[in-house]
Amino acid sequence: MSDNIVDTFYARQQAHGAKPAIVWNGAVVCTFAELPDHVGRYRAALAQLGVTRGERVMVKTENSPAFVFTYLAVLASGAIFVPMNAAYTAAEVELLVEDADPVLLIHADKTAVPPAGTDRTARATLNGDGSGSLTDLATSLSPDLAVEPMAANDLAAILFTSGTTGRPKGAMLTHGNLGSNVAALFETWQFSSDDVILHCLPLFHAHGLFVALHLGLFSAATLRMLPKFDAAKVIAQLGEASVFMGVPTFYTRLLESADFTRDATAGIRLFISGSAPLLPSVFAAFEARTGHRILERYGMTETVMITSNPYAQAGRIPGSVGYPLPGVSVRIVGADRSELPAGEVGEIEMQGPNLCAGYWRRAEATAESFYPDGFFRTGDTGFKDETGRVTIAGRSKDLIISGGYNVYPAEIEMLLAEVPGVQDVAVFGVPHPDFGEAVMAAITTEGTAFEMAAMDALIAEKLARFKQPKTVHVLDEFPRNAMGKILKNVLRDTYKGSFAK
Ligand code: MCA
Ligand code: AMP
Repeated sequence: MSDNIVDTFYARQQAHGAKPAIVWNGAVVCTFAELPDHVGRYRAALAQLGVTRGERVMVKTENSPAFVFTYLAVLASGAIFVPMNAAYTAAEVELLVEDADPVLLIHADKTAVPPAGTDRTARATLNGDGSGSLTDLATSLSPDLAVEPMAANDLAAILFTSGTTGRPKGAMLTHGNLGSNVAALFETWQFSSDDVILHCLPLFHAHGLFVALHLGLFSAATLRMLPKFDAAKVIAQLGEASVFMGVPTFYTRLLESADFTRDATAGIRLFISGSAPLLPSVFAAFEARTGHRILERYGMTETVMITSNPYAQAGRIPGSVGYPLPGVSVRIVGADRSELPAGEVGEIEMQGPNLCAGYWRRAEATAESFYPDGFFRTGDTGFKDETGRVTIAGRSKDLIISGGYNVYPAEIEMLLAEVPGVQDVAVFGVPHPDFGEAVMAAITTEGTAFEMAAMDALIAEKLARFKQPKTVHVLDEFPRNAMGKILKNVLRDTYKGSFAK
């Protein structure tokens, strides 16, 4: 058996063939014994479309069982899976296609993508209901059950995250990264084949793909999947599941429903939260309502999961992200990179078998964050206590996390600065009761050319809705420091009550 993670999944599922692997909207799609057949048909279709070992396959579509089959088929082919947010505009997709240079782009029929024929990339369609040219081709072919042998350091996926410059960077994740991380989570969170995971996270991000989906496939635990998060549908299915994981917005939305009760959650052994800070007030309200203490963990696209609170209920402490996972090291360092004593806030660095192989075709960006000694700069700040427990204090990178989606101010600032008449721009996050943080913009103008309608039109054309500023404030002047730098903390403070309940 090679280090291809698909081989690992299949080997671990072998003794559980009769068990449902995927349940979609309440109906069984396939058992673990049937899964390789589905994957094999998509693998045969990919081969016909020119996909070979080492090539990139980009995917822009909503969750569906076919998404899962396609993902596993890409990995089984030895190719590299490159997902993207289904909400991206054509302009956002174009940038990523240019960078990843894929042999195939799989997208929904009615979604924004650049016109075909401008690059070497073939196209196939796959919709949220599983229909499309890819599925048509897959169902017409016999399954190709072979799994390409891969080494631990061969690439499995590239996931784009942005950076301080606003240009997306593709984190290169290897089969070894993914295999080591899911094994560590399996152990830490005490998974077994008796589990049923209620999965409603988007599959195009690390949380939904490498945490929720992988844990099901690795544990031979049934994945009860929903197309997306919907509080009423989640509550209706909680009785059929044993584990639920989500971003903090999922938990605040569940708590808003009167149907979310102690009884409704009685069969769940573990609620997990991550991707953004879980407010201690939400942790407390959740415990008061259900009796469950949410287990918070911390991760990044580049590293998958880094730390987790302990499994034991009493060990799950609000506001803390817990201890490094088995095999992972975390250091808190000062400006000179020397390790700080317990209690002192510094930059969080990590090292481990889960750390990705760098940024795709971006040697400079890789050198900035990946140190020769093996440690990686997370761009988060925090401290450890005497026992090594980690608490996140903030971020040294300029990043807004809205509903678990990352929004990079630099990307939006560059776009807004293109609007005629705009002089200066600042994009920043303010507290939001549903999304945790909301995107806000402030501008100053010069001359008479500025028109808000032109700005609105550009935003609508170029930015996915979750990145769009909820408000653009037009200021007479910006608060600045002595060096002339815009003081975003002052802006955050000025507008912090904008969404107060
Ligand atoms: C949707 N909208 C948003 C967001 N999502 N606006 C800001 N932030 C968002 N996250 C927009 C919609 O386009 C819509 O705009 C309006 O907000 C309300 O839509 P609504 O129907 O309420 O939204 P939704 O479709 O229910 O989506 C909310 C959501 C979703 C379910 C919370 O954002 C979600 O699934 N988030 C999970 C993200 C995630 O998985 N992150 C993991 C990243 P309009 O009304 O104007 O049309 S991986 C990661 O971070 C690392 C590895 C880690 O540690 O996990
Ligand atoms: P991404 O680029 O989507 O992988 O986002 C990773 C970032 O999300 C991290 O660097 C943190 O800033 C943030 N993050 C993830 N989990 C948590 C958490 N439990 N608490 C606070 N921030 C988190």
